[in-house]
Amino acid sequence: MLHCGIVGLPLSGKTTVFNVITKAGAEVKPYAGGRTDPNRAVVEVPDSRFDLLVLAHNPRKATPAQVEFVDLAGLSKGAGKGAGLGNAFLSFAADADALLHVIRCFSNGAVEHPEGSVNPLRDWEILDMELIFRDLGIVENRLGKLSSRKKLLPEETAERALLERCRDRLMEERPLRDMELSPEDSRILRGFTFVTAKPQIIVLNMDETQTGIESIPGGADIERRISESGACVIKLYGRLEMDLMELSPEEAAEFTEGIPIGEPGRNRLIAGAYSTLGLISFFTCGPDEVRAWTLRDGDSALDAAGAIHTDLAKGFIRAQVVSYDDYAAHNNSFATCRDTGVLRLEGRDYRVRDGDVIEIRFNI
Ligand SMILES: Nc1nc2c(ncn2[C@@H]2O[C@H](COP(=O)(O)OP(=O)(O)OP(=O)(O)O)[C@@H](O)[C@H]2O)c(=O)[nH]1
Ligand SMILES: [Mg+2]
Repeated sequence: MLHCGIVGLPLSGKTTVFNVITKAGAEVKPYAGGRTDPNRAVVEVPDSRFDLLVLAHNPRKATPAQVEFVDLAGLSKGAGKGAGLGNAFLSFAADADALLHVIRCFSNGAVEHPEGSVNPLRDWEILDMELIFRDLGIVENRLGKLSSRKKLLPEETAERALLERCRDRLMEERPLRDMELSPEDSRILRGFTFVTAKPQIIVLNMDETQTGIESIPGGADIERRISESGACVIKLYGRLEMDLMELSPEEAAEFTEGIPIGEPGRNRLIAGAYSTLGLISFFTCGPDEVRAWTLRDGDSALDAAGAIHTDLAKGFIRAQVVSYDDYAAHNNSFATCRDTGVLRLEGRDYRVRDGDVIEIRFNI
């Protein structure tokens, strides 16, 4: 299963955000200093289409899409160069498919700030630099090894050229995330698990007095940085949302009057993580089970078959496909979809679209 690692400076609200996402409330203990095993939780991806399919089919079993979140300990300045427990935490981050970067915007006199003051833009840059240092260390280490060889194989020569490009980019303090790569380049880089190459979601963890980005310290600069970097940003009232989980809906409504809280942060975070990971869902529906399956955007009908079972991929004949909207508009029934001509027969190379309802025809 794909998983998202939660990173950020110490005391930025990572565990709070983790609790909001996983609805763990007070049960999950915050990280105690020195512990290196992170909290993990699997969460269901909220999807109203899935809920409606379950209502329509009333199956014996309903299995939504899932993503795992991992709460890592705070990354201190110097971690990228191996200071403190930095390396252990960075190796957890290196395992993740995407990073959720929590930035402290809230002011809270009772919670010290590792840098002495609330300055979200500075914190964003500190963490990014730690991640860049970590990747740079790995690149230089490998380049050092390659340059000590007398003779390089052709693929090692290609690797060296690519790593030199990576090094130049990292030296300019730019992440590897948006680097242009050929499929061959991507293949070479995969084994390095670079943390700056991972998709990243920025979580601005605000307090109730902050009604928008402009009301947090350095807000205008942050807005500029967001538009320059094209980052996916989610604003969240971490502690408020955590407190709300303990209240009834009526109490919660009273409590949040005047605060532009919108769609619950939990849903926005999970949905944001899902799309930042480049994931899409397709559905299978029947009386036994309605299920949402996860694919990467760009995957084919054959990948969809393989996600369900290897036998379905091996014996793949065709996929019967209907978009969710057509399916819902036609009585949630493949038979009706076939009769009205909205059902499509697709081959193995068909690119699955988010929300497709699929039935695989196979022969083994
Ligand atoms: N006022 C306010 N306090 C918050 C908010 N989010 C977190 N806090 C408080 O900040 C403190 C640290 O929060 P955590 O979620 O434990 O932070 P963390 O990043 O997990 O900390 P470490 O794991 O120790 O690095 C706690 O006392 C929280 O209650 C917020 O949005 N507003
Ligand atoms: Mg924590």
